[in-house]
Amino acid sequence: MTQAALLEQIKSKKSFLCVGLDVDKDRIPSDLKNEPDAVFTFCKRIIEATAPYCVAYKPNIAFFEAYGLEGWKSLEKVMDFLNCHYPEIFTIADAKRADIGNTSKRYAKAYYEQLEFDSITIAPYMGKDSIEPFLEYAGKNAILLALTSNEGALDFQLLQSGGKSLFEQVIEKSRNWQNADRLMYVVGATKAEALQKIRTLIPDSFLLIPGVGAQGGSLEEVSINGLNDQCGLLVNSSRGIIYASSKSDFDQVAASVAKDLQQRMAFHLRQKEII
Ligand code: NUP
Repeated sequence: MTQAALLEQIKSKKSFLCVGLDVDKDRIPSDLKNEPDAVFTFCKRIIEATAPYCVAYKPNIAFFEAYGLEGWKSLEKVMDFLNCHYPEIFTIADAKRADIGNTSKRYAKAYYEQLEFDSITIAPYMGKDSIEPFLEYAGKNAILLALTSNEGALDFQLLQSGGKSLFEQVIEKSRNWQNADRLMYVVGATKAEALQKIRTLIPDSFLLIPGVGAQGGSLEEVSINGLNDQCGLLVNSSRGIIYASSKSDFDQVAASVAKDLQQRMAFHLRQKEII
């Protein structure tokens, strides 16, 4: 999916919400546990209930890998379900890949061609040749970790050299890579104070912002500091939505949390005159 198509959807749904599918069997309602594929059924019900309020879904691959072959099959079914019933919705493989170029090519094939994701998260540590294979596909986007939401972001990403943090150098350098217009960037909602500075470096890029909900990031702070005149944001919440209720009404409660976030997003989109 192109970024232009994503923006159209943001405008029509008045939302820049991404729902994270981080499915832990220990946290899904007990009445689903006897289903033949409980992980898929849980995701399907979450998707059916929340689709009117969000523009993206982000399965985190760890939560599927953790169940071995069975987990991969669930992931494939989730992707088939999304691409068949909600082709307009943007999909993100939160896999944080990147390796030597020859290997990155295979990761790109796996996530873009085999599983048919629109995008994948990637780590910058191995540099240009590890990233460019993810940028070779028209209509696909790679989302580069810039400033992450966790405490450990301080260990490396904020290290200073030549008056710049490492994450700023990552962003600047990445702009020179082939097909850099297909790059988006991860910035944690817990680091919202850095967004104004980041916008001076990449005013037009889409940012994926995880960390609203369970990690305590503020949608308001993120929106005020991070929105550009083409929206330019996808704000993710995973646990805060999918586990809002542990009972059989989990999908309806997830929908009401998603709707509340969507309405707050619509306010910010109107403030910026995007809708
Ligand atoms: O910086 C990051 N922070 C983060 O939480 C980059 C990420 N990709 N994530 C992911 O976003 C994390 O692995 C999880 O899948 C999701 C946040 O989940 P939650 O805190 O909303 O439950």
